[in-house]
Amino acid sequence: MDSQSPTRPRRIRRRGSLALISTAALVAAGVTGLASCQGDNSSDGAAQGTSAAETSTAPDGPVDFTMPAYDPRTKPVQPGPKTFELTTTEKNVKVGDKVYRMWTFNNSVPGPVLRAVQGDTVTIKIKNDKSSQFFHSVDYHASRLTLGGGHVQVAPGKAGEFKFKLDYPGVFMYHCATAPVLHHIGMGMYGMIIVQPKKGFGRPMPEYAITQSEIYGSLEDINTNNEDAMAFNGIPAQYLTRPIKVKANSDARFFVLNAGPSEQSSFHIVGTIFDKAYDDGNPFNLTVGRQTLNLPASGSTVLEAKFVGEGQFPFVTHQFDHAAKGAIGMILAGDGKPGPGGASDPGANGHH
Ligand SMILES: [Cu+2]
Repeated sequence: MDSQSPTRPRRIRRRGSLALISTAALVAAGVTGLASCQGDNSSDGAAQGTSAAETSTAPDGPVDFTMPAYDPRTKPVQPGPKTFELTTTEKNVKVGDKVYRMWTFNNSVPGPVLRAVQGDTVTIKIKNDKSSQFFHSVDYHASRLTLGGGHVQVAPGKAGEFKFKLDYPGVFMYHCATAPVLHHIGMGMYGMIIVQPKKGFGRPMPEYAITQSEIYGSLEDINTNNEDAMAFNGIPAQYLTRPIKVKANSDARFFVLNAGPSEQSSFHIVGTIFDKAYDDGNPFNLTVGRQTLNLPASGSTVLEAKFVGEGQFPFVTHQFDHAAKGAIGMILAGDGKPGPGGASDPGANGHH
């Protein structure tokens, strides 16, 4: 295969998706300094137009589709056998206002959030679309199979299947396991499987799944770890324009995965403290009173947080260069404006 063919375009409009990150939101997130740095990047981008053009490889053919907003909501499932069908595709995808060549599971980056219960047997059916140029596969970190299931390599137009039992609860990454794995993850082939403990994760509360990842403009940039943007659930800063809304004085549970492929996440929610955080999503790994969780590439957490009063609670990777590149989102409690029980009520900080 021509190693150049999968490269994605570097038609980088520096005033694109990052410019959409509102200054107000960045101020709320405490990254005003970076907001002004973005301006510097913009001029750098303009100055480097020549070099960007040199490495530019527009995707062949027209844009196949625009990546839709990724709904972060997720809900508990009942125990029992599960079958998950994944179709691998290679598409020209508009993400924000840029077009990338992307390799996907089910035309979604990240792939769909899969959910099952500890002890379930899951059957994975993987189909590689006939329009693909490359083999694809899937490695489940939730499995204890050879290569995580990556021994089933699927040619374009073919299908494969394997099954395994979920021994451990947690939040596990799945990703394409076809060599070079770095490229297949870097092009978009990753997702999350939530494995509920037999007794569940705890009392019911709204639940959200968030996967952090890098977005690259070319294979060369993947190789050199030079990400074009960062994202929660595939689209840079999408939850600034479509915030996650919770009730004032409520709790929420977050399943957070860092898909990488090459960066770490320092996951933090501004304005709250994690009452609980389970390393890798296993309740046995309980920690309390956490501020920032270090998620290595493929690492994860399940966390619970309280939102006191009404107002804005941005979530970021506290590696703020990455937040400025798009790994930032917004949670609005109540009407999103500071209100009763919030900043205007000094007695409402949980000290009852
Ligand atoms: Cu692949």
